[in-house]
Amino acid sequence: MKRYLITSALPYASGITHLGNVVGSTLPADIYARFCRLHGRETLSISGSDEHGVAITIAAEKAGVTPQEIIDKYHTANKLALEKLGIHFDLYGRTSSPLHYSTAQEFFTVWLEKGLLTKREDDQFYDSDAEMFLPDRYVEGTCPNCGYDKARGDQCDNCGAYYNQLDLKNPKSLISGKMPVVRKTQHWYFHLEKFQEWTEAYIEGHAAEWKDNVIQQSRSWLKQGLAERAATRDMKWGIPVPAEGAEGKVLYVWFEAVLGYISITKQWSLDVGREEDWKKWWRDADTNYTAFLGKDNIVFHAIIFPILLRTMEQDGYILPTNVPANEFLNLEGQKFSKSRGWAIDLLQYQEMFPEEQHVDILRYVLTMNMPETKDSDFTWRDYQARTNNELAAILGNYVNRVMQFAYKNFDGKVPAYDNAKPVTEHEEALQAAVANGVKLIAEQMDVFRFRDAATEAMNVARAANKYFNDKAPWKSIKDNVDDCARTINVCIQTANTLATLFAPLLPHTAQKIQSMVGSAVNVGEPNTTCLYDDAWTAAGNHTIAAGTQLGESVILFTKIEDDTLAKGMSMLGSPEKTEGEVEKPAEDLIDIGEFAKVKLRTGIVIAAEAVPKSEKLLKLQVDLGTEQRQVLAGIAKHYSPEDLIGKTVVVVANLKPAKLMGMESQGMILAASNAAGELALVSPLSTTIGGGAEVR
Ligand code: B3M
Ligand code: ZN
Repeated sequence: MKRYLITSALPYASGITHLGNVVGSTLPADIYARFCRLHGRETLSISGSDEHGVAITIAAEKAGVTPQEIIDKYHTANKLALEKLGIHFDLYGRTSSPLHYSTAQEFFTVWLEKGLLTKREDDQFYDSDAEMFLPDRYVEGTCPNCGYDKARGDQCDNCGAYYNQLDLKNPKSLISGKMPVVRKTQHWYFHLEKFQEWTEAYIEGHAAEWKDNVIQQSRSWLKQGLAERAATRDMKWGIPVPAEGAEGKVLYVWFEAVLGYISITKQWSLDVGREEDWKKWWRDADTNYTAFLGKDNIVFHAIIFPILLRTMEQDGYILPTNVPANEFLNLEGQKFSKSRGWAIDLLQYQEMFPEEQHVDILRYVLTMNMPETKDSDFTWRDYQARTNNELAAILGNYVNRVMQFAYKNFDGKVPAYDNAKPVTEHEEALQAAVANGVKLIAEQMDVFRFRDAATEAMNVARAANKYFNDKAPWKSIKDNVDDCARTINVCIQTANTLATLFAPLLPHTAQKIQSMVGSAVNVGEPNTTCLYDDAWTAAGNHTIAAGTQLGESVILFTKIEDDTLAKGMSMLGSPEKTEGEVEKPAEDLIDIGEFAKVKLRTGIVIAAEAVPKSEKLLKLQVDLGTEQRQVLAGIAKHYSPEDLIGKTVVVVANLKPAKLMGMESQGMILAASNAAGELALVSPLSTTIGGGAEVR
């Protein structure tokens, strides 16, 4: 019997976790863990605070407090904020715990014994004022690769190049602001290169089922060749190195943080009174282990962590079965930027939107915009649209009208009906949609396609609405009460089904629906003592007995008004300027007369073909009603020629003709594109308006 171990990257306890961290790893981990529990799988979900490294010490210095005070503050705050978002782990632990220290030091001792570490004296930057060696993130200078002048000591944020801090030009200490001197210091270097072949085999062995972004990044790292890497640092804050002559040295955070997944599992074992339990999760081949993370942590989870686990092969440690990294989430089309305040942290959101419905709204909006294969974008307009047009108008509306009808006509009870009568095609259609949803969502969950899973769950809600509309109980109540009773009974059973299907995504909403329809609450919460029945597979069954008293009917979602958007936007600081962008002066506004100069017309695409030797261009023949135009459009990466035949587009009709690849383009068609790289042609919401209509 497989058991499912799920971990989520440990947020640094140096600040409040923000929506980027949530959508990158903690939310997908929670969704998947809830699904696994509902599916009857023995499941353990682990995360916690990463409490060492320069992220902590820099935050402590900035706040004028000790690192311990910083981690105590933010571990507690993040744990609470995540819990309020319904992100519930079996344990949200800490890497400052004694158990973590002993676990990390145990691994280090084994590495020493196995000759995987070499102690070597090396040059390193030293800040004479601060009297300390400088860890990489404390040094800033000019990138040796691209010339970026704010590059940090180990990796350039601009071009991603990795280098030794001594390679930085014009180095500056971020503590004293002065140029550091070079001094000799000893460190223990881990021989990653000894695992080059093993790691290549490990990665290639997962190439078929791991996400492409993880495989590609891992391959490029391996192509550069694994090299020895310092596993220790000269810092006061961190895990002391258990070796001779290592006074003042600590383990490099990335060589111990990932071991936090193990030490927090050990802590969980102690907390539940089964001290040895952690071994069955980490040292038993029957464990299926999924590590959720953001793309900036891929190398540490897909390459370094497996190597560290491999060093303990004598203890039979398992390796990650999957490492489904998400890409980044942009905000209103701009990259997250803490420094410019262009970010939304979880606490800020929860303070700004304390009403409970905003918990599941955020979960849903983040899931529907989850950057699973490419960067995506969070906008408040989308937040409003998804709430009003989907959560409220489809799911909430369905449950509400079923409940209202049952209270008004069946005394708030689940009505009985004559089930000897044959089902109609309406019941058959609904059952098919439910069965398909249960199956499809489970498949999508197991390949970590949570956007598709959420969309499919909403499709089942659409099918339920269709069933209600088609059966028209407001009519049958007058002339066929038994059929009406069947309709409402089926609708209540389906509401219960929807509760299960949405439970991993919207646990609070699911719980409310289950309470309303009188079914046992089960939303996949962490539970260390019992296994769940396979509620998922049973989700389509009609399990609520006729006569059951319904719970109080509550409105699941109220519409989001524009003032909420304004509140949301007020949380943002100044957008990060893209390279070379200048503030657009207010005078770039135009008046209606200037706009009127642009002649926009509808056009029907009557022919379309690829342009030889061009990856981007398509050559279109567009019918503008009174004339035909040839237009060259850079949309080949988004549309195939056959997609466009017969489509209505909008053309700038009075643009001077232009020559492209030797061909004349007599206009331009309008398309929308966003920061996530999506492109969509602009088209009127009509199928009859035809070509040549004036657009204004
Ligand atoms: N704390 C980096 C981050 O917060 C790091 C993850 C550790 S997972 C073991 O993105
Ligand atoms: Zn660079």
